[in-house]
Amino acid sequence: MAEQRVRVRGLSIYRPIIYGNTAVVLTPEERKVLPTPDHTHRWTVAVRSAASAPDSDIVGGADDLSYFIKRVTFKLHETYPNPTRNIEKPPFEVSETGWGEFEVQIRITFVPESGEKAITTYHHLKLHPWTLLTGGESAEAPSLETAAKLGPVHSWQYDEIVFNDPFQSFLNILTAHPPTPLPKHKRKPVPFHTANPASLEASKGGTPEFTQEMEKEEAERLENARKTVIAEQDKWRAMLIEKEKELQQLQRQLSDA
Ligand code: SLL
Repeated sequence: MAEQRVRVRGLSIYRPIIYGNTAVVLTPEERKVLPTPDHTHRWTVAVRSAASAPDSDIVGGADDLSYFIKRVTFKLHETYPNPTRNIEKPPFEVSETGWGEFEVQIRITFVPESGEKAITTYHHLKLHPWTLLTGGESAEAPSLETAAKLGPVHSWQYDEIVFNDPFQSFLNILTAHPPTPLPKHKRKPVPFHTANPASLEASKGGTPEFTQEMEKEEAERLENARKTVIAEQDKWRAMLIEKEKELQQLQRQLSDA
């Protein structure tokens, strides 16, 4: 129906997602049966709902996102056969083995009803556990044996896909699929995505998950960054006004001379 293509102006609606990867060290036995003996890790890169299913050992993924995501394209390193992997149905993920870290391009295409353009983001595929940072210097990555003992490496980024002025029909689809709320407080390790000593603990303690606390912290970080930008803008604007005054004065002096 034509009115379904009407945009709901002034309305924003978002869906929380995570993207990132999990990696484990292959056992010597596993490596023996691989056609590629130089591969050291098995990894999965994925786009998932932010909330984790209860008692699941999967990071995120409580909700099936295919009501608004049509396809996720993962562009792997060119050393992989057919590096462009189109995933047309959930789970939106790619599992592979390999030996090296690289940047994965992730392109999310929305369902046609959305009328939204695809979005692209990047994830640094992480295979090696974070190492403790001492005095600004980073230590060597631990050996494969140590890494195997530490357990799976998790590197996940929380994000919110915001739809502004959505089509009425798309809004109906979205509201019919409310996202599973994140747990209020920390029950499990946190899925650190930046170099942080605590993440060594995180990788030992089981499957991490995102919480509302982390969501709030992220919002606070964004808000602080926004304030810093505004303060900088104000500072430079004042500077500009000052310089323009100076310029005018000089020009006046010049024309008076
Ligand atoms: C590096 N810039 O040098 C990165 C490249 C490539 C990763 C990492 C396996 C592919 C294959 C694979 O792990 N590629 O089987 O050839 O660290």
